[in-house]
Amino acid sequence: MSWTHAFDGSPDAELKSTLPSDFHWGFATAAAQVEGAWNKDGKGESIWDRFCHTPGKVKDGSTNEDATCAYDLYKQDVTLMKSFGVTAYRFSLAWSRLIPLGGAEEPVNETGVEYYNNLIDELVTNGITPFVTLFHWDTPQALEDRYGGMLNQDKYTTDFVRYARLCFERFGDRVKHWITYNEPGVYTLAGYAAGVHAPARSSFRDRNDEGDSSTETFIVAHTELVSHAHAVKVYREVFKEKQGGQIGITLHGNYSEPWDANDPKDVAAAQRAREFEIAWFADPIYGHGDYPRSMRDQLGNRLPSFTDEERALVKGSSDFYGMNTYTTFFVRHLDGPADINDHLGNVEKLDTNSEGKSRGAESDTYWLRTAPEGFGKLLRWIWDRYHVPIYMTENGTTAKGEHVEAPPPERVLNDTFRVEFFHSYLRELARAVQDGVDVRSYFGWTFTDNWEWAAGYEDRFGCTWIDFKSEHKTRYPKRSSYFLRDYFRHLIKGT
Ligand code: PNW
Repeated sequence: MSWTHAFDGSPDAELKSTLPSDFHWGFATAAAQVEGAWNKDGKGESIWDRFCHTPGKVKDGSTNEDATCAYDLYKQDVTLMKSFGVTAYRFSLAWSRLIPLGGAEEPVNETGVEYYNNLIDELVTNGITPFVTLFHWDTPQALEDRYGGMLNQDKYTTDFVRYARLCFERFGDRVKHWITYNEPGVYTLAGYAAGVHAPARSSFRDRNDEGDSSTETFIVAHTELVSHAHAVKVYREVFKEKQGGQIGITLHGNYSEPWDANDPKDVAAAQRAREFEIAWFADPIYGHGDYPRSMRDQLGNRLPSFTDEERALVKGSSDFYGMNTYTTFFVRHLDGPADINDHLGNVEKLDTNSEGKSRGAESDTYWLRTAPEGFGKLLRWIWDRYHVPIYMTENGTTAKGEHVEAPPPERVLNDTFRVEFFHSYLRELARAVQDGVDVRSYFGWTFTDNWEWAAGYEDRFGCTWIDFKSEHKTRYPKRSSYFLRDYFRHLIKGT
């Protein structure tokens, strides 16, 4: 099935050619969610391999052993992406495929290097620009076992920097867009505060045997910031001049609206929520070089302090703002002192505001609702606060009723709900650009349905539907893929 006229341009005439001709668009993926081949060709174990082989951790009991078989099917995938007209593809490298035991002194797996060389070559040959993420949550298990992974800032940083250096050396002749970390915030909040993602640590003993949500969450975040900055320093000092690329970080962030816009306490709470979620990482990198005041006030010494050397290293350590965003919440202040395990800024996040207005249409993912207005405000909030070029590195949705048996019925492939999500968000993006916000890329999440971490295979974020039961994970493009192709033709100058 093919949709040759997924968008005909008439509704949004005023947005035509709003985006510059060198604007990048495409899809984003992560190694642990698509590659499969989890123990093939010398790959070492990652914390997500361990997690998904632990009973009770993943909603549908699945593992990512095969995922979408992207490791084997990469050529087919590049061909499919090309048919959608993408100009770029964002994917992550599996650290434990390149250095199976992770450590700075450990051997390199040349078969892993070869795989990524092949993928990068295939992309470049097809005119698709690679955007490469070094770390999308899959820490080598050996480092977790040896010294507690990111809880040990010094040991971990040495190992991460060596891994980063290897990637620059081997792939930097063709890769000009590097992202050190994907969503350091979600990694630590889900893995160390809630304990529902790998490495599954928290204060909650019904869920996790070990961990302390009130301290480890912030220690791990600090390690991410400092190790990111060290890797960037190496890139800038050793590789940048010769290779001519850019390097930065990708942060997550949803928008927070006050629950009662007339209550100054809720207005303050919404700003505090944005700081706890976004400025936590962004202020040290793009702002004043330290954690937000609101976080220090609430967390005191549980929030690590930057040494002078760390502060100087972290400040300015990203050439761009990598932005992942999905939704908006209404935020209401809480009275009294914050709970010791609070990470939100002493607020509650709600689906409706004081007037009963909903934050948006429900998807198939409990936290995600379509909320384009908040997205437009968030773009401006980030631009006004930090004033660095923004690369949108993830945005997308699930849709109800897509988890069906093959072959998928027409109503699944004609994914109107997702098309409307993309259309409404991209309109906001184009309007923000018209207002002067410097946005340089957009990556839809995600290329195909994949392994959605602890939610398993049931949350389908793909613009292509996958028959996970079939031997070769048969791909069925949804209409949203063609919509993006046509809509970007409308938005990007000269296409
Ligand atoms: C991102 N939230 O995670 C990740 O980068 C992807 O790997 C993931 O598949 C995708 O979004 C969809 O979940 C997020 O609660 C997880 O706001 C949770 C949130 C945001 C992003």
